[in-house]
Amino acid sequence: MTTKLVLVGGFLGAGKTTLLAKMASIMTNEGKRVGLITNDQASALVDTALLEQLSDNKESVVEVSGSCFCCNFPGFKKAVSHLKDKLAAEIIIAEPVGSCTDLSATILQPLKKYAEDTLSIAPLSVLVDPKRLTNILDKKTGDLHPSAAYILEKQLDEADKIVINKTDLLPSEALETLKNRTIARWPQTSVFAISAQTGAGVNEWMTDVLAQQKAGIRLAEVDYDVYAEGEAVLGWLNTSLEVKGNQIDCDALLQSLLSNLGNRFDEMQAPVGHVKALMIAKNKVVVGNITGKKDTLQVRGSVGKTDEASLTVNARVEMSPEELKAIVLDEFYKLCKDGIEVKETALKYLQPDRPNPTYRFDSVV
Ligand SMILES: Nc1nc2c(ncn2[C@@H]2O[C@H](COP(=O)(O)OP(=O)(O)OP(=O)(O)O)[C@@H](O)[C@H]2O)c(=O)[nH]1
Ligand SMILES: [Mg+2]
Repeated sequence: MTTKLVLVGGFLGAGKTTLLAKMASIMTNEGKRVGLITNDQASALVDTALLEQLSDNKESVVEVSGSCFCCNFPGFKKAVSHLKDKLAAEIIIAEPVGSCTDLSATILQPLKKYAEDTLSIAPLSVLVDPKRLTNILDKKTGDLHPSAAYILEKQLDEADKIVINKTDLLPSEALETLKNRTIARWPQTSVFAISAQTGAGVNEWMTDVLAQQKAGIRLAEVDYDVYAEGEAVLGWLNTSLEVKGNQIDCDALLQSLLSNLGNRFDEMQAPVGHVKALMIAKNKVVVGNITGKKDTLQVRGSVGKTDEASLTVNARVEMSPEELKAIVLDEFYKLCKDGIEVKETALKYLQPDRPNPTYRFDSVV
């Protein structure tokens, strides 16, 4: 059986996980077996926990952590094989790390060469936030470090499909202008406009990527020195904590934590790639994200009050990992003064290494 493999790339916070969840829900309702693959430089992932929580079957979510797909191609292949063998997945949707680019050369071409008999590879979709896309079109870096903005631009250069997300935040005229500017800048690439959150345009994009056979039709020219710098300027923190107490208001705790972190990063003028936090208790979930300045904070779901819960925080912010860890834990412990007992179950903070892909093809297969 050939399984359809759909890669959804795009910068940190563009909405990849939201789209994975939406697509999985649509396909599952149509009776399809869907597998999902998450990816990060370290374990304890908000994305994995969230997708597991939203899925009927936790086995349908596999995490490749410790390295990105491109630098651990065997790990990525293993995750794909696992979902094919154990779940008999008909469709696998995979989300690479948001600070990765050059996926056509390092993932798509090797897949086409080594796995074409067992996988039907869908075009590479690159999701993009409208504000960040506008900055690239205006030749501005916005709040990103120039080398991080370079990564975002390279993602768009190599895309088979550019997918403008979060269209619910744009008036229709502004969206039309943005779409036309995008088409003018990348005339060879098809451009979609969707809202992963409301579902608008998602079916149209999905029908297209599931029907098309041509994947990885171009390579971008990527300067690995700039790419490495763009990743290295971000501190990376993944932590999981268990909290115990008397009727802890988890929704308020998560909201205050993210709000205080947002204030702190804004005061320091520290650009946020993505800060996400998730609390789970009694099979309920509350999740919140900051994808830029504090005013991007969004919180969804609800856990309510409970005596025990788990909290996972993943933060990617422009500062040293040590400083990022100190700030996140400081803000968290400040909120836990009143009789909340805390146990750290995972804590990893790092500066991403220079990308060193398993394969890097210099021509299209
Ligand atoms: N308004 C709006 N918000 C969205 C949409 N899609 C995603 N978001 C929000 O954007 C934030 C980031 O979404 P994620 O799906 O976690 O982004 P991601 O690309 O997976 O981020 P990383 O895993 O860090 O690279 C969350 O607050 C989402 O709710 C959308 O269509 N509209
Ligand atoms: Mg994600």
